[in-house]
Amino acid sequence: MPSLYIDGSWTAGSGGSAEVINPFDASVVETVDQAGPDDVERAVIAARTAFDTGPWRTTSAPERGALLRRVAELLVRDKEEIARTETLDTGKTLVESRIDVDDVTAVFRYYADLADKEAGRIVDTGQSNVLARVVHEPVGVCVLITPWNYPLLQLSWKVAPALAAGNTCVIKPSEVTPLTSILLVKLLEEAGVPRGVVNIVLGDGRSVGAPLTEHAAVDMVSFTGGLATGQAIIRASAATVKRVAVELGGKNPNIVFADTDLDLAADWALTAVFLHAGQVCSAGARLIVEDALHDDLVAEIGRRAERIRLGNGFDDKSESGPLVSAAHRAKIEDFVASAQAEGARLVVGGKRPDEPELQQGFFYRPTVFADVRRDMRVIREETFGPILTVERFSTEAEAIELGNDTEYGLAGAVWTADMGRAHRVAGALRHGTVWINDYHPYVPGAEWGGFKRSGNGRELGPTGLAEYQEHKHVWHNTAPAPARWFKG
Ligand code: TXE
Repeated sequence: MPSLYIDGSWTAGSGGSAEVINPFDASVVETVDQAGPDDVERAVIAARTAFDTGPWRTTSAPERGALLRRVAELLVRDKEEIARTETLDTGKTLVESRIDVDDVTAVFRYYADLADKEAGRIVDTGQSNVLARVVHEPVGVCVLITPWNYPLLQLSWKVAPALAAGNTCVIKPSEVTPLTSILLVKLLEEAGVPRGVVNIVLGDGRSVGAPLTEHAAVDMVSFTGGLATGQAIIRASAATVKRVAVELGGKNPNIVFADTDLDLAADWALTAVFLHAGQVCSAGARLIVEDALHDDLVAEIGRRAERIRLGNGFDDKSESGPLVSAAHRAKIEDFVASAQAEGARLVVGGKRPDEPELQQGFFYRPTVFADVRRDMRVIREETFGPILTVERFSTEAEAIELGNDTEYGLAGAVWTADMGRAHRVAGALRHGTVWINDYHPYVPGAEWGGFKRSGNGRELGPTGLAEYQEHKHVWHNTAPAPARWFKG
């Protein structure tokens, strides 16, 4: 079956084909079609036409919500197939993929419910003859560009609110992991999305992503991915002054005070960073530990990290899968080499696994560095892999200072039994999400996004819907009279 969906039809496109690789063993999962320049153009024009002349934008908000609810039902029906495809595509464990599909379903349900709850408001002008309303309208044609770590989840955070608000879209998934995005578009089609409202084009960033971000007929770009790509997209969109929403990763502090139970701290330090092999924008990659607990915690983490079972995502015994690609593993190896060259102490890992059955895939052992300095590259840059660095502090002020000493600002956590301190630190951290005595959880109703170079705008929550809306002021003078400003 052709892999591109443009103007209500599945089509092969003119850009040739590309292999989708299983990170577990480097085998070919599927060969998918690639978009050529003419396909990109057709997809944008289809979305433009559907927005300007189609029924979607004027479909009532409750009807749009009903369609999203149908998508949620279809996700429940196809959960297992979608989860298995996500594991083949990304290498993550099937347990994680199933959680992803549940989360995606919850996001569609959330925006289905919110679709008709955010219609706008009446403004009190102080003038009895004036009715002033602020109404919410869709932005227009939205380009949704997604990464490879949570392909389906990241897409749902964009496409569900975009559709709830009445926009049309062109989806450009990561070339590394396009399969579940194709499945989701099939479900949107089955749920009854009108022709041209949702389009998907496949291909790499240079030949397919960039032209979309430059196109004059596109009103908005929502992007999740790397910092350098986000900066390029912001530059590309400047010429046509598009709305741009970007989420660009993080370098997230996980701050542990010494009054935290050792077992709890070690358990969550590992979960914070090594989930999905560290390929998580909010991964707790910087563990920042109070002096009195530091040495014991480093020893305990090293002991436990050594025992993390890597393997096939379809094997129940696997606790973590591989990295997404050979190129990404090479990047991680480069980070490890630079940390060692700069004098960090390798506690554990720092190598590929020895098991013969893992040699074909892109595996890398969970790695922990202690005795790091904050000017090291491994501390400053997002590694996006299974690398944990451990820093130490002696005062609350120092913990906050370290936690904020990054150009990113996506997420962080604080662990302590002292609730006053927990909330002081949470208040002082310049990050978009702060967990207290927890790590990773999110809900569709709470906003997600970055301070500083982690991005702008917010996904999820009511703000995640507002991102895809124009707020228009309609002023109605019910008793007009001449102004007589000019005496004429
Ligand atoms: O991402 P890219 P890459 C970080 C992480 C990772 C680094 C690079 O640190 O190591 O980024 O990963 C599309 N115009 N994150 O290179 O390139 C591309 O095709 C338009 C953090 O894989 O940012 C894909 O669909 N689009 C992160 C998407 O951008 C372009 C998740 C993301 O790819 C484009 C992933 C261009 N010029 C990586 N160039 C997070 N925030 O969670 C590429 N793309």
